[in-house]
Amino acid sequence: METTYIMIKPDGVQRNLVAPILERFLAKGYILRGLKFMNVSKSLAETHYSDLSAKPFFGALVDYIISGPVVAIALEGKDVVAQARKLIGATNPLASAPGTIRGDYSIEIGRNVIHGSDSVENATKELALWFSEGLVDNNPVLRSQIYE
Ligand code: RTP
Repeated sequence: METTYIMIKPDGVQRNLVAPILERFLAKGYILRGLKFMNVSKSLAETHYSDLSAKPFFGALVDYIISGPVVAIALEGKDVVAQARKLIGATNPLASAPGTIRGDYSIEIGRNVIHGSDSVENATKELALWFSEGLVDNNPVLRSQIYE
């Protein structure tokens, strides 16, 4: 079983998309292991996106992520890292398919409402960064209705 890091970015929060976005992941069957509504410090945003620090849009990206509160989410499930990326859709909303979160809820790459870890290795790093206090045990009986 894997766990991934999902973040509803400030635009998603301000546009009241927290509930519809969460609904998609939870209705699919992924299990909540962490959920926090929080402001993001500049240093946390810079660390999270450190791989992109040389990109020309890095400053604007950090300003965007710290522009308002985010919802930090840890989700557990079979193959959840790759599957969540599919549900989220392509980075640029102009390329993301209808039916995906970005395809349905956003227009511009610089306001693409949500983040999802792009590999199991990065998910582990991001979960340690955003949920340094650890994840919550969550073992609902209903799991037997999700997996065979
Ligand atoms: P994320 O990390 O947010 O889930 O996005 P991603 O893996 O799909 O895409 P990545 O290439 O890692 O880019 C991270 C975020 O940077 C912003 N971005 N802006 N202006 C631009 O050309 C540009 N390119 C990327 C987006 O917010 C993207 O999600």
